[in-house]
Amino acid sequence: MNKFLDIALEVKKAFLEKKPVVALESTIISHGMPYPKNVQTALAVEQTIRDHGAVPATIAIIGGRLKAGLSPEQLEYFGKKGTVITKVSRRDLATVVARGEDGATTVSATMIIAQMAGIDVFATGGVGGVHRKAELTMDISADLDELARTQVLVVCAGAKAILDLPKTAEYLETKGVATVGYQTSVMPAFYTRASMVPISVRSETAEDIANIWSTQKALGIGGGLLVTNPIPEIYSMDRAYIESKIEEAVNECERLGIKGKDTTPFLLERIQELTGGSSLEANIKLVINNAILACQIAANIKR
Ligand code: PSU
Ligand code: MN
Repeated sequence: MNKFLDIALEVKKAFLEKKPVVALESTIISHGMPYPKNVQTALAVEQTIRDHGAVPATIAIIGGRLKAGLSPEQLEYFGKKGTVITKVSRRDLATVVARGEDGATTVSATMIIAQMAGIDVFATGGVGGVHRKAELTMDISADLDELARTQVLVVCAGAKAILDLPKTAEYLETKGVATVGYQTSVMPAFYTRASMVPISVRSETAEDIANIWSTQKALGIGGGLLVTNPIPEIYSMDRAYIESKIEEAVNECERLGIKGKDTTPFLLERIQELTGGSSLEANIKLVINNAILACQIAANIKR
């Protein structure tokens, strides 16, 4: 095992008992939602995973140690500290570990640590992607290249429309990342169930997705798999309404000159404010929905 990694007891036990394990990220807690909803959500998602016969492993960095599996006290710590904690993607991983610091892991860093720990399936809300106006800013999330190189299956609700969805799909195609739509033929757009962007594979069942995943691994071609799961109909938001709020937040971000890794947390927070918290409720529901699908896929992967 990697000398920097600590696997929680509950997760170790799951490996021994051959129970499915689902990884979760920590940036969504400290940079994606406000306190205390972030902690309540993290705990609820973990409980949902246990209720569906799997074991959760929330991934983060504490005092330079890579953690697969956090205690409720540690979840509270990440939620309360919020954006004071360093947001860590692949780029930042070695520095934070070398200096013995804390880090909240994005999709990219979570995938790296999940793979080290031997966890195949990872559930989150939305992945990073190609930002709007990327042809000028070159802002493309490290999540996309991670999906191309690290062998972990990521379940998400598509990508937020803070991103350029057609460019995100093109980038994934170039990088050889298959995007599976669970019971959909188009990329889900996070707050809404559909976009105009076609995905590469449509799948009707968790069993089929697990089979594609096992085959990809057996082929030895490497890389991850992006599974996109539309937000349940009852929680999905009005497209025109959310689009106008996103537009407002994106314009404000540009006006304020916010760049780099601050962009996504800024947009997430502004959209929550502009919608009076209704986008946050949708966000929480879709994460839970993704955790359930992740459990079903993980249960179907032959170990
Ligand atoms: N999208 C969301 N919620 C999130 C994130 C993205 O809807 O919390 C977080 C995830 O941790 C993701 C990261 O990996 O933002 C991407 O950041 P960036 O765009 O800086 O690569
Ligand atoms: Mn970026």
